[in-house]
Amino acid sequence: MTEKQQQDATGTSSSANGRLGSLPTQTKKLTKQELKESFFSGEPKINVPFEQIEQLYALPVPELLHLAQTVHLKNFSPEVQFCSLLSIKTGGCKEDCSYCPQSAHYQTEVDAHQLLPLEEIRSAAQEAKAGGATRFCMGAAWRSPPKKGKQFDQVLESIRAVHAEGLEVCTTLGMLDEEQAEQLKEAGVYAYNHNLDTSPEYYEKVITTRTYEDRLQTLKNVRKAGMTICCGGIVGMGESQTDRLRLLEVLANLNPHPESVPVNLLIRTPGTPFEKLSDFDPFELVRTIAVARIIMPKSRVRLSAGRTEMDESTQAMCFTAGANSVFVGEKLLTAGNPALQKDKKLLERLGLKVSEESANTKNTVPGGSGKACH
Ligand code: SAM
Ligand code: DTB
Ligand code: SF4
Repeated sequence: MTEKQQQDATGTSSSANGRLGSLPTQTKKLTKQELKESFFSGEPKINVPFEQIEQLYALPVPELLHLAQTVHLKNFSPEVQFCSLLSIKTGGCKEDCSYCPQSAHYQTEVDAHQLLPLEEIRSAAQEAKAGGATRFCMGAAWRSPPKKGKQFDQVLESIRAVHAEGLEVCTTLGMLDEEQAEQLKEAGVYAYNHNLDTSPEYYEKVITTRTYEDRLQTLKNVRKAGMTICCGGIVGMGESQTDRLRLLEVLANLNPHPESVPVNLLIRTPGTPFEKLSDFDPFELVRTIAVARIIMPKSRVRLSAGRTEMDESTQAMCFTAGANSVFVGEKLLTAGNPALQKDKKLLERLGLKVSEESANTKNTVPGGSGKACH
């Protein structure tokens, strides 16, 4: 892919740092003080040099957290958004994502099912809202959603129903063309989740059935249709530190930045190629979140999959690093997640509030401002 094609696909501006495949270009190394001062304002910048991203990641953890929290408080109050997930179509996916329990390429223990009926989706959304979620994400194990036809119409109906409940609607249904993106937006989708997962360089070690460019093209279609972008990745897949930082670099070179950046810790699912990977150092997760917060200061950073494997102190550090959303409820799409009451208790102990803001103006959370959020 040429740099021009990449700019077209991502909407990034022209810069050596908007690169996907080339080696890092050299820029002047900043002193630690210069580095911190260049991010303190909390204003977003496009084209942060890779060297600076590396320098941030290498800061002593307390200094990195101090900078991240400073940037965070310039843009957000000490609140955490609860988002609820529902798998509306589970298992049997044609893609070979090496981490995923829902890929048809691997033998895993998921309860596969076809598209859920609208009423089941509506009641899950109502339950999520009653539990304090302001965002509801519907996921489907598709390479891309079926073109038009009955199934896609049913998805659009479900989106309208969830939107009517006053929730911020997110969907993650695989690759979209321009027309599908427009239809989803029209039905009431606020955010589309489509992760790049890892660096362009490590990508083919994770997935072979689609390319990085395919993902970037969907992101472009999502943006063009007027939905916000939820795009992040997974740590703990055997990637290098450089791979984690390259993913952050690509995300921070999207212009505008993704409004939402999920950071997942790999859930090692039996039957998948990644089931036996080693434990991931929680401080690397904390550093990744902090750097995401600093270089994408206005984006909502989501501490996503893998919280059942984390102790509460690690989660507290992730919030300090700038994470300000979690998925709630005992099930993610297919995998486990902490119980809602446990999460409420944790936030209370940390003195953090559950966010009442929603981008859906119909939101009627008592006392909620109904103001737009990221
Ligand atoms: N099929 C759609 C797609 O791939 O975009 C939507 C669903 S997919 C399950 C959503 C995201 O969940 C993936 O992009 C990946 O980042 C994350 N995910 C899936 N399995 C995971 C696992 N075992 N551990 C951590 N994150 C995972
Ligand atoms: C994201 O980045 N993480 C969520 C959401 N977006 C859709 C999904 C996590 C899935 C974890 C594995 C599972 O439950 O199957
Ligand atoms: Fe399919 Fe999405 Fe799982 Fe990949 S991550 S196998 S595309 S459901």
